[in-house]
Amino acid sequence: MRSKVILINPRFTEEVTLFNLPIGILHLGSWLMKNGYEVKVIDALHSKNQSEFSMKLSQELDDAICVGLSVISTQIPSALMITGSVKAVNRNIPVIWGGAHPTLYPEQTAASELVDFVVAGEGEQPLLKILSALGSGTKIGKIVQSEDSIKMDELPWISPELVGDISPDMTLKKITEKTMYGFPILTGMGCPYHCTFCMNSVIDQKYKRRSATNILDNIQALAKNYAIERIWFVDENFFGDKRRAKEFVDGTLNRELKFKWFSGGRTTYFRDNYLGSEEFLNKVKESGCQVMGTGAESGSQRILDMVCKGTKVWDTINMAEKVSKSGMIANFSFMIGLPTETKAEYKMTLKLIDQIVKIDPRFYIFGPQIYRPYPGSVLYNECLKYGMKKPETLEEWADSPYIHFEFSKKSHFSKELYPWVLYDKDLTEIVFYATLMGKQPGNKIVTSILRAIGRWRCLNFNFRFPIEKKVYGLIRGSFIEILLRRWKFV
Ligand code: B12
Ligand code: SF4
Repeated sequence: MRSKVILINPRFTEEVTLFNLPIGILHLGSWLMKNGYEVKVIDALHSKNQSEFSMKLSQELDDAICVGLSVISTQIPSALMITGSVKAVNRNIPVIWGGAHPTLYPEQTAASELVDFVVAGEGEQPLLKILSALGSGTKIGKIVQSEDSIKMDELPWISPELVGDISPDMTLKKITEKTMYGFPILTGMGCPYHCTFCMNSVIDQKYKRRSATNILDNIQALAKNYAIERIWFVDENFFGDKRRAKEFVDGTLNRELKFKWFSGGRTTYFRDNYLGSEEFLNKVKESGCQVMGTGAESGSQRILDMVCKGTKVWDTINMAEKVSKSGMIANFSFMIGLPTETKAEYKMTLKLIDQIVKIDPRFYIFGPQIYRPYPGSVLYNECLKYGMKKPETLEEWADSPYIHFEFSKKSHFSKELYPWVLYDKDLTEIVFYATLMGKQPGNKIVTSILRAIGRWRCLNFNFRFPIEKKVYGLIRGSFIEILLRRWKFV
């Protein structure tokens, strides 16, 4: 009999109405299956309530050899609760934590008595190492650091069988239709750039990617066997390899593959020698690309230079113009509240957002999110100088305001928590109203009113009496919100 591993995606702090698939554990699960293990994936986000989740878990626990949890910081409260429940049923069953939070804080995570193993970085090889140690009874350290990065073409694609586990009453096609951007496909990890705020440069993630042929073969199979028509390239920098991008686009056209796709890349790629070439961009569109996302980060050139982004403010405007002309949609994400950032620089970002949506009102704006420093980065050390104090244990993280959305019912922002922020007045309000300036999915009348309000407030830098934000906070995660925001890009 094959040994069974349970992989779990915990809940997020705020109820989310976005329908998504737990990409990390679906990849790991597919990898374990390839290596001869039986895998059960349980997504707490896809369970109707706590009791349904607990039932699923207890049904599977009996014959499992271990339980793995994928944890980003906002999932810590739920991850702790799940780990506690597993241990309450069988205190001898090993629990492994992996994902972004344990990767950023391996020692702190390992200090918890509830957690038996911590995987830092890519999980494939470390997980096999742990499973083999469990099988043979060999002792290994509590923290297992990823060392050998496996070539992407050698990794299996997400197994449709595992996706079926998540929502057994839906076909893969139906699940994909419900997702925000389409069926998730990871064609690469990391990125060749080193922006100092980004997790990739903090953990020194090696840039690796699948070949165009490998990607096209998978899409062809998904289309043929499961009628998948929308694909979301999860990569942080899908266009990072120019040659591969060209091979992929040509391959899609030559094979006459018909699917819509969503992806992202840097604003500098829209200069004339790459995506900025009208001929190539039209080809990209012809191959099915509908949405291009990017991290524009700031309207201040000084801030872009400070975080080593390697882009110009002009690149953002150029990208907006080029994408608009091509007829595709773009989304731009921003950051705010970085060390040394001034009120005048906030205004530059808000002005840039206004310029973007004037170029094309169909464009989406994400954030600006408040900057959150990751340990080990240059900016993190800068924040420490201002007196930043980070939670010291998993329990402290679970209680900490850092893990909450900027838009949640209660404002979690305070000068004490973000001592490096120079201009802290109205910060969460700025974040809220700036997002409203872009296109919002959902009811057209409601969103256009909110948009006009957002624009007026941001351009006048007037965030007094933020009634709209308060109301939004109250309905967030509710049924009304689901009705108002049917999240789908295209
Ligand atoms: C795609 C993505 C999303 C997607 C989908 C996430 C999903 N459902 O899986 C969406 C857009 C929904 C999203 C949302 C958010 N995200 Co996000 N997201 C990403 C992104 C770009 C890629 C993640 C990914 O799928 N990678 C591919 C898979 C294969 O990698 P992986 O998950 O890391 O898994 C590998 C290892 O970590 C490890 N591993 C993972 N789990 C486990 C479990 C075990 C047991 C083991 C052994 C190993 C292991 O093995 C895996 C394979 O090698 C990352 C950036 C990054 N560099 O990771 C951010 C990232 C994970 N997101 C982040 C954040 C903050 C968020 C949001 C909170 C943002 C926000 N404020 O709204 C939300 C929260 C989610 C929500 N409430 O809906 C942060 C997390 C930081 C942190 N401190 O934890 C990251 C790192 C981005 C960043 N640089 O800040 N996100
Ligand atoms: S270009 Fe994007 S993914 Fe690459 S290091 Fe910078 S922020 Fe991170």
